[in-house]
Amino acid sequence: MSIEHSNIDYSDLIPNNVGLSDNRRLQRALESWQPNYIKWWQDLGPNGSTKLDVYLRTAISVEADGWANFGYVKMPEYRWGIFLAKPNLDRKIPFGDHLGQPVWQDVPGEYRSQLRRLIVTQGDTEPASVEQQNHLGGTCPSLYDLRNLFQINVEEGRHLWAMVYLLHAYFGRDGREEAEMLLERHSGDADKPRILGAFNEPTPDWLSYYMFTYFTDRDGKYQLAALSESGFDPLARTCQFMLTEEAHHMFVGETGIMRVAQRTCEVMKEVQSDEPKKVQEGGGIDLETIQRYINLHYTVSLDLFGQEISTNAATYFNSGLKGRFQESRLTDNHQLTDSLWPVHLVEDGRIILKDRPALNAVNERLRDDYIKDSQRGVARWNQVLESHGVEFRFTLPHRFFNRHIGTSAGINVTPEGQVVPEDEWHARQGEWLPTTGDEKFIESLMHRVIEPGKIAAWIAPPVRGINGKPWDYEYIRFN
Ligand code: BYC
Repeated sequence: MSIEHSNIDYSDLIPNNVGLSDNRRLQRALESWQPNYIKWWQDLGPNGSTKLDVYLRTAISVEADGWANFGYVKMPEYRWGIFLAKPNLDRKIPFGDHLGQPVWQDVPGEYRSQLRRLIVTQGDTEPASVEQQNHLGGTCPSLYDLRNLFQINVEEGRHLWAMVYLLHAYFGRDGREEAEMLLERHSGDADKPRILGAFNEPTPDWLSYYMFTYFTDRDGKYQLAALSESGFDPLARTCQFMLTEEAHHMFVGETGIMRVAQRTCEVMKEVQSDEPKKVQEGGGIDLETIQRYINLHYTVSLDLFGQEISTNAATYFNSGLKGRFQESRLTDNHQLTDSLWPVHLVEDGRIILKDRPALNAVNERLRDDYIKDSQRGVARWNQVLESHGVEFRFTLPHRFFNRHIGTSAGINVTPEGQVVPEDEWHARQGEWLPTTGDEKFIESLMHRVIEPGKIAAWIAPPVRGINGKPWDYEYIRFN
């Protein structure tokens, strides 16, 4: 297939910049997948949203400056399509055993099944998140937030398209079968669940949603960044473009939690107390409850990086399929032959840091990058608390707290990083993770607010609106 295309062709049924009309077989295959996708969207996408006119951005070009076009769209008519970042015709494989060789434009036979597995795992998360969030429109805190939810949903839908394109274009019949399966597994389904743990957890309310978009979408950022280094060039270019869309998702999470914290500080002033009960009676979400939600969503997302010591990750790296964060900018030999990486491990009931072969610790290294990045937003939320003269500070719990994947799975670690006996952990769990009482309280706050300029009492309005519009703009028209 030719790789010179970069302008998006909107005259096609499936908008694309990959010259789809030059490949009739592929075009037909994707056109026959499309109705199943639309059916999935109607059945499991945002509830009751099909007739709404939503102020959405749509990609019109993959150039860095100005790919976004804003306008009212009915979501089932959104121009989902296939957009790859512009090719670099001289690109070389940036790491692993094939370092320095020209990137692959086709799937190397010996890596076919690994590559397919990576693409399927990535693809599976995208519709999963739409399914997890499909009921949230019924309880949105404002029209602005509802529009952002829908924007993220359509973009996750497009990210599914991105992976389905790779499966159809490069993996023949089994790729097409995998593409079907992406619409058949469902989040939380007992018989056909989504592949990764976090994508089977419910997102029951908007506090959870902001946490998800801050913490879990950020896993997406790091995984996509690692895949954007891939020696399989179509995957690399797809992920590069997906990353441009991902930034907005994390913005929604970061500013969402910031606005909740802002409102809580205002309520604390109004009720002249920092006691959780009084804050709740005043209509705010107390800081302790917010912290418990942080603890949950951060640790569920840490699990998404896989085992600390992983032969899968080493193989992906050696094969040139999945690199490290910003691999091309790192200044080592990109082969990790003799290098070490410090890894947290549990030994004799204590958490220790030990050097391990860096090749086996590639997952852990990506998690380290993620942890640093996650910390940045926490610091910004704390600035809100500080500016209100509130002493409380949000923190990220220890990386081994509440983990279900990796060396600390099944070991009881406190948020401070102390290994404790199981009965103590259970006795104190309610201090650290959302309780049934917390969930009920948050649920009691969830009411739909959709009049432009109005907002739920537990969250502050955003500082600014979308695309230069005021925040109280009519972002959605209900017909
Ligand atoms: N849940 O050697 P390991 C996003 C399994 S989010 C269940 O560490 P590996 C988004 C693992 O499969 C980003 N099982 O595995 C965000 C393996 O099974 P086998 C999604 C898990 O492969 C918000 C075994 O444990 N993209 O885009 O190195 C909204 C050994 O583990 C889990 C990707 O993840 C888990 N969490 O690492 C929308 C990128 N973790 O071989 C979208 C593609 C591990 O024993 N995926 N296991 O049967 C990957 O790179 C890798 O699959 C993982 C796992 C990093 C996830």
